[in-house]
Amino acid sequence: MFSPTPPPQLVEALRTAAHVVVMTGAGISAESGVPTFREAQTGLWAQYDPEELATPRAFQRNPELVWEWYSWRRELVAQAQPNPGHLALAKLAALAPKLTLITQNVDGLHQRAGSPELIELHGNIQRIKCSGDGRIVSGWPPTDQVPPPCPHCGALLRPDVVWFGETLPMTALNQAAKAAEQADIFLSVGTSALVHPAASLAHIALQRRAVVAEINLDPTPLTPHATIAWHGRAGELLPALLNAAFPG
Ligand code: BJW
Repeated sequence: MFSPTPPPQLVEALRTAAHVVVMTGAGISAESGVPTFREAQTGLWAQYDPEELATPRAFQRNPELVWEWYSWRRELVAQAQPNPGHLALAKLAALAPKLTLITQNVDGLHQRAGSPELIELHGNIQRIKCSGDGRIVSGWPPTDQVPPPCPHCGALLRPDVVWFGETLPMTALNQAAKAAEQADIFLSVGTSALVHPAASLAHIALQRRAVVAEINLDPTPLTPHATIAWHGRAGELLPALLNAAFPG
């Protein structure tokens, strides 16, 4: 198998860090067959722009369409398997003195790879909540209605994810910001670094003089600011980095 050589500065920074912070985006799940957010959708959904569907306005206008899109993605994610990138990060939790793993992904693949702790900034696609009062709902009576109504109040059900214009879960965001402030090394993995406030976390770490390393297929707005930018597939680069920093 192709094994890339990690930049020596990155290997040394990871090997010696007391607190490692990793933030992942859709790119880490691409090698599991989950389309990235800004990549063209496939088949039936190719005609829709994800940025136009992941909004409260889209849900207000056409709740059925948005519910069906998330049902399709929920199914896709349920069939996907964690890849070597997810597995390397799960392993890193046992090797680094302290690891904070933050994800923008809603797919649950880090948990399935065995990562013991995870901060989910944008929610989780498998959870459903009431669009009225936000209460998490675990089941509802069989119905032909799409989306189904909340069994408690009758408002429409929706996925427990964060749409554009909505605030992130406060505890998760505070924990992520605190970790970025305390990081010795901050790895930004598989994200286009376009969506805030998640994209701001790397800049918090930079202000605190952490080593900020980008591991991504393509350059992003973070690239010119990062201490180190290493471009390639996360599923190849992360295992190679771990092997170099923690051999044996
Ligand atoms: C690989 C790879 C491989 C491929 N290996 N790499 C400050 C400045 C500017 C704007 C704002 C700001 N603050 C707030 C905003 C507005 C907005 C925003 O950021 N807009 C930008 C687009 C400009 N932010 C918000 O609205 C946020 N809320 C908020 O700030 O609340 C306060 C507020 C409220 C009201 C008014 C003002 C402020 C909420 C953001 C919620 C984002 N939600 C989504 C949907 C989640 C549910 C779902 O999945 O459906 O989250 S949008 C989408 O983007 C999703 C992702 O988590 C997120 C980030 O995408 P990600 O992960 O980076 O994926 P991609 O596809 O963009 O990139 C993949 C990358 O991987 C690429 O670079 C590839 O090259 C790479 N790659 N294969 C390595 N194998």
